[in-house]
Amino acid sequence: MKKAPLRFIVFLLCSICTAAFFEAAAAVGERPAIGSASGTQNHETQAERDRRMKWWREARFGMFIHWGLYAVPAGEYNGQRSKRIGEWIMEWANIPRAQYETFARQFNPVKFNAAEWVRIAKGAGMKYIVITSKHHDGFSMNDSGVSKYDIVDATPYGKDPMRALANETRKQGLRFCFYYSIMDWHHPSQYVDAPGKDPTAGHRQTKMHAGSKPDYVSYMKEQLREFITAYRPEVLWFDGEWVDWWTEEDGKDLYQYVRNLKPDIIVNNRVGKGRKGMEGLNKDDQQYAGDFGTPEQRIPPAGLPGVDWESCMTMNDTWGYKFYDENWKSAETIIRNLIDIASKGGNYLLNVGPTAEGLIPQPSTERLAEVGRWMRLNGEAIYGTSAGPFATQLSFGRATSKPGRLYLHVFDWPADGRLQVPAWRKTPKKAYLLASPRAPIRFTANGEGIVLQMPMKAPDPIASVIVLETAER
Ligand code: H79
Repeated sequence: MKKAPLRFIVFLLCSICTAAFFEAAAAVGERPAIGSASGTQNHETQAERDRRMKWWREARFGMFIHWGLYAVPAGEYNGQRSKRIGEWIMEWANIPRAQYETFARQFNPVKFNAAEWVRIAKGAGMKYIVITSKHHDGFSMNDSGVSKYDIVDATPYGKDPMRALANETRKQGLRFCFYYSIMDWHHPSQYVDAPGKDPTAGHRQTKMHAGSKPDYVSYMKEQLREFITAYRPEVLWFDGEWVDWWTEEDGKDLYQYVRNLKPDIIVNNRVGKGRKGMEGLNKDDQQYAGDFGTPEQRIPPAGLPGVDWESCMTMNDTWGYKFYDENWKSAETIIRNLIDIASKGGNYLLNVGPTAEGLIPQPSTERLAEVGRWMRLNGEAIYGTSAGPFATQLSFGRATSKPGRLYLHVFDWPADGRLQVPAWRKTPKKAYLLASPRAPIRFTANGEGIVLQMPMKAPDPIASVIVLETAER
């Protein structure tokens, strides 16, 4: 009751003077309760929601791990390869359930080392890990009481790697989170209805047998209850929600269910039907279930004030391991993507696809080590920042902000050392390179904003960060 007037004022401010409010909100690190993948749910106040989302908003950078039975064929089945993503091999190679199940007997990740995986993530500057507990293929990567189709019961490995990973993740100070697919190509409730397709293979239009949905929803809820109580994941990252038998009501019910099991859990928007395809942000015709938007393999063209979102992306062209996919992004692209996303107020969930032996591929670890080198020097300009204040994208790079600070991430260093920065709401008091805080950079005001007189050579060819100290408000 007491909070209602406050929310009303926020709403009024949002609708009357949106732009000014966003700027003020960004400057003090707040987010108004509007926008598609945002808004209060579960009867919590905006302040309660802000508290729940706090660590996630500050983290900015996480590791996605796609690991499951699909790592065994590793993108090739009976000599057939594909340009398509590795974890979808059951669909694109038309593999019947009984055949796909045999991969379990070959899944023995003896080289899996939880401490090493977390060290790789932490070394890159990542603050959380989201791992596939169950992907579309229906195979559980932890011991499930309601299914024998899991790593403990169906593989020669016979151990639960999620337990070790959850423990290590926490021990090294990161947050442990689970991915879970609603669509399930293995569960008997579902089948494929497509010409030429084995009805027990995978398909993006996976159907539900008439009358089977209640059973399947109970199965999902029981698995999720096990996962949540045993591992206490801090985010639930749903996927596979686009099937025609899953409704927004189902999504709202499932959202409520997992929040009741762990009230501070954070849930993505794929729990319900809100998302606009791969763009990932919500439609705005109604309030949808979920706490954040999920652009997939893309970065929104502009920041989205008041909306929590996370871009998930691969480092090559697959999520699950494919031994012949060598189309790796450069460390420069990855670092600039991280900056681009932070400059628009989002999180970056960067994927690795470990092998069936349990190793993160070396091209991934090499790139993550380079990201880590950049983050150790420049992390201050990423963690806990909000979007930059500029309405149009800077020609030379990107900007992030914190109370009292604006960070310029310079991608294209000016040949003459003069960097023109457009005017924004504040006047800087002091400028210096984040890497050398004791060497001030001189600047003068001109008609367009300020001009910084920089060293002639870029200190970092990927992105050099300049700090502009301003008044806090
Ligand atoms: O787990 C990884 C992929 O296996 C999974 N999501 C990432 C994180 C993924 N599932 N599907 N896809 C990627 C591509 C499928 C897109 C489509 Fe649709 C599904 C096209 C039509 C149905 C969803 C609904 C996207 C557009 C409309």
